[in-house]
Amino acid sequence: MVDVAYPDSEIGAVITGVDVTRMSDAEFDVIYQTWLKRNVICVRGQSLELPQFLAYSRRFGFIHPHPSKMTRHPEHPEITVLGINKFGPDGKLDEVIYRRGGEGWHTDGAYDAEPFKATQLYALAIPSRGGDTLFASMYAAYAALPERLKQRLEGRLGAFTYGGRRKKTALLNEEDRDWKPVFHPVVRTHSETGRKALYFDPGKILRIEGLDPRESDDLIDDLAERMVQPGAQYRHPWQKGDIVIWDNRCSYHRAAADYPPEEDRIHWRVSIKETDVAH
Ligand SMILES: O=C(O)CCC(=O)C(=O)O
Ligand SMILES: [Fe+2]
Repeated sequence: MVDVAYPDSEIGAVITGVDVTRMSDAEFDVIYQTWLKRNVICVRGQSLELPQFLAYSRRFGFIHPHPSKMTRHPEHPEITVLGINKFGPDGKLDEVIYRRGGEGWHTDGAYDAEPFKATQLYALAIPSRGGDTLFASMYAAYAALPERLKQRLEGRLGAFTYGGRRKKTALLNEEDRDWKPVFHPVVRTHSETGRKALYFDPGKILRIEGLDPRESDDLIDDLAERMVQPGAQYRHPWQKGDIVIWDNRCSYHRAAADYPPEEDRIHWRVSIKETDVAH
């Protein structure tokens, strides 16, 4: 029987008592509805082969290979492997690999015309301490905006690229570093729940359309301070065998990036979209 435990927060849930390789549609429905309601969920205690992880991930949508080709699984490009090749030939820690996702609060895939619906990670190896992933609700960020700011943002578009204003593209091959901006409403309505969210990513946004550059930068700084709200956060302490999926339409996340670098922290990762768009 699917068992759901809720942390003391608006978001997050930990699910046990299910084997994702052999569950019924009714059990999957509990998982999916819990996910929609809670923005991020963990399904604990799974023992998966790679094709099983892919098959389970496809129940949520269409898997889309990540633009970082150098971190794709060599035989399965739709899988990204996090935390491998952490040390260079000189034995030095590669900070870009180690700190991946740890630079700040963000949402995945805002650089695409159709941003990622979800990101799903499966934990293969977990360090003895540290290495949590932190989440925060975009719904709560929107709800907490002062009324004047809600009005100022209504109908406004943000321009986004992979590396944003700082052009952070170290995980991409040379030939993949040129990005054309795409545009998303900063107040974005979730396609399934119908709820309004503050759709924002300080590391990927270039500007807010229709404002002068100074005004746009100031507003971006202001919004960056409003992403995380008390009571609407979840911090996930990983166990081996955890599958965690977050909804990029209504949550921000960041990696704590604080574990002993000499220890392994390895995940399979997929990006999931709502439609089967070309890539
Ligand atoms: O490794 C993590 O905890 C999360 C990394 C991240 O931001 C991502 O996979 O999108
Ligand atoms: Fe991320």
